[in-house]
Amino acid sequence: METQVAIVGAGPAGLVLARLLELRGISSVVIEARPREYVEGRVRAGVLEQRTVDLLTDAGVAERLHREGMVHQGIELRFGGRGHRIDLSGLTGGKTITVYGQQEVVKDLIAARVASGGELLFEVSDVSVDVDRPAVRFVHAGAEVELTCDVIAGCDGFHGVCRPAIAEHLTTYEHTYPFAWLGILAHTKPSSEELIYSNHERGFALHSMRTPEVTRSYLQCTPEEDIDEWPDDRIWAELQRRFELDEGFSLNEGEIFDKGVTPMRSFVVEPMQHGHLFLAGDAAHIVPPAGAKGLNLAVADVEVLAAALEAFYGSGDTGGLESYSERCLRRVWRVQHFSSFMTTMLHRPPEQDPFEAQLQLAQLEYVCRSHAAATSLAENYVGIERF
Ligand code: FAS
Ligand code: PHB
Repeated sequence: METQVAIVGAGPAGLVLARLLELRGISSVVIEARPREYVEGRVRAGVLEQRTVDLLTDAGVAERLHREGMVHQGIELRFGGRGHRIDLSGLTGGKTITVYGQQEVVKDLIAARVASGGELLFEVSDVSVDVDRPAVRFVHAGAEVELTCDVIAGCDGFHGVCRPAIAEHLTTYEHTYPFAWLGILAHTKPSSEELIYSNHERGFALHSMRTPEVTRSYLQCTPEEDIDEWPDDRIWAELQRRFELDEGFSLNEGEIFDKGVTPMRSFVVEPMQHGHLFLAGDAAHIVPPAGAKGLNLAVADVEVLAAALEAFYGSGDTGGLESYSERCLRRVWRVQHFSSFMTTMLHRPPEQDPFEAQLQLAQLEYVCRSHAAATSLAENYVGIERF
């Protein structure tokens, strides 16, 4: 097979890139290791920045997002038995976030790709990338395929094959946190209009949602937590404790239909490109989810890559491709810093040092009382425009 851009991975990064290239008349083939149902059923992120919503809208794949997405103007930080609202819109000139499941975004993108007849191959195996040729080799429907191209987009996530293919040319930065998130999906109506981030002496908890009938909640646990030790009633009891308010508050409970433990790490490779291979999304960087940035950062990477490829195919200008890595990494490190800031401000490390605990409380008090500090948090949370 032959194409201009070979895209490895049909997650948000790969599918958004394929859509942006299609709209610019640039051909691509997307290959994905998993079956379509698995990719469309994978529970992950849920918060879209304003600029991600704007990009999906401009790309003509946001009709259902606007119909079913829940637009929020603020979030709540809860600690010391009290809640504090951060007015995201008021502090950012009206910007909002939209709560809409990652799997819904992926479903919309796959439906658009299939409707436009774009190449999207599921259940490929034995994928290998030849960065110099450039080409991608894989097996699909029992046939060995060699896909030659001008550029390979490595959008195959943290556990993919693209980053390892250029590992010797990369510098890795990594930090793991001494905690993880136990996440649930439950059939019950949200217990608040907006997301609640709670720093409780028993640990962090997050109350989020997916629809007016489905909630998504997380609680801090240990990295090696055994999910079998968390029967539903224990999860609800713990969540109730961690969201308690002096004035009284109880969480709506319901049938839990999905639960899992997500480890927490920060990870970045530099550069994000070598030869004809360009890494994007989780293939190049992982952020802890407390800043709700994973999906949004993946989309931001491919927005830069699509513009660079448009300039290259449009006028032979290679400037955008040459500066791709440096431009993306400026946003990556800003987002890494914000995600680490939210993580350390909101989680209780095991055996927390009493002095550190006081510093954490002082930081929480500051972002809730200082206009300047709240504005900084808000602008990072809704998504910083230009870099
Ligand atoms: P993805 O991992 O989404 O997509 C990569 C794709 O490549 C996958 O479909 C994979 O099957 C495919 N692939 C892998 N190897 C391949 C190969 N060899 N050949 C072909 N295809 C291959 N972010 C938040 O903001 N909030 C959250 O709550 C949140 N929860 C998360 C929970 C989990 C368990 C994980 C892992 C991540 C979570 N994230 C969350 C971050 C998440 O949203 C990611 O940032 C986002 O999925 C990144 O998108 P992609 O870079 O497209 O990678
Ligand atoms: C989610 O809804 O899954 C979610 C929301 C906010 C976060 C992380 C996850 O910070």
